[in-house]
Amino acid sequence: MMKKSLALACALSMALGMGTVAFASNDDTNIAMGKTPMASSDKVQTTSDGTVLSMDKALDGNTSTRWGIDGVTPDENGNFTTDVWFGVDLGAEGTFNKIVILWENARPEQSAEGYTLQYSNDNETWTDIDARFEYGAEKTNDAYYTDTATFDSITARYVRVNMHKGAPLNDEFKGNPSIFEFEVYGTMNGAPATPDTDADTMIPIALATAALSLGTLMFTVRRSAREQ
Ligand SMILES: [Ca+2]
Repeated sequence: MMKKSLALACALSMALGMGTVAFASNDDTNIAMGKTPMASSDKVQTTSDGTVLSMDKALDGNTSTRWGIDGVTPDENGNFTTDVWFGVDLGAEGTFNKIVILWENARPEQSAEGYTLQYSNDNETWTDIDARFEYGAEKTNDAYYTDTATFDSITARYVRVNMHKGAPLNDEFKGNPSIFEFEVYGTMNGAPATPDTDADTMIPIALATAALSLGTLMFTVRRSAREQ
């Protein structure tokens, strides 16, 4: 009896082990999309056609919709006189190494003085990200600038862009920064990411293998029991 129980446990472990599903990691996933937006102020602009530039529109994956803060006033040198930041609560820790921001014309200066990227694990203490920037030129067809920042992998729940100085090229756009998309690229920790195509095909194969192993095991145990 003891011998049969031990054999069953071993075989079950083997069967379950073979049924483990492998999820591929994907660092090209925008883990900010659809997550909870955060900003220094919930005051937002409304365009002349009545469109409300709410915070969620910078995390909706749509490059035609945007967030636009209201009530931001730069001084004569373009420095913002109040805290101006936009960020995302990922809902859990993520590990990421790239941030892409699609700015509208109203944006901070594209420089270290213009804005800083930051992360936090408690939404209170923020740490600057030591990033390498590629500042994008204006896209004339839909008027956004794509800035790309890459850096060594960081694990955190909260990520934001802290803005200091308005656009220097045109005073008209110095105030009230606006973002089409705030993208954070990496993987979420603790929960499996959405399986890619290869993982989708692996699942039934792995489970079928496990089922076959379990079937063989049951047959062996029953036969063994009858023979004793
Ligand atoms: Ca958008």
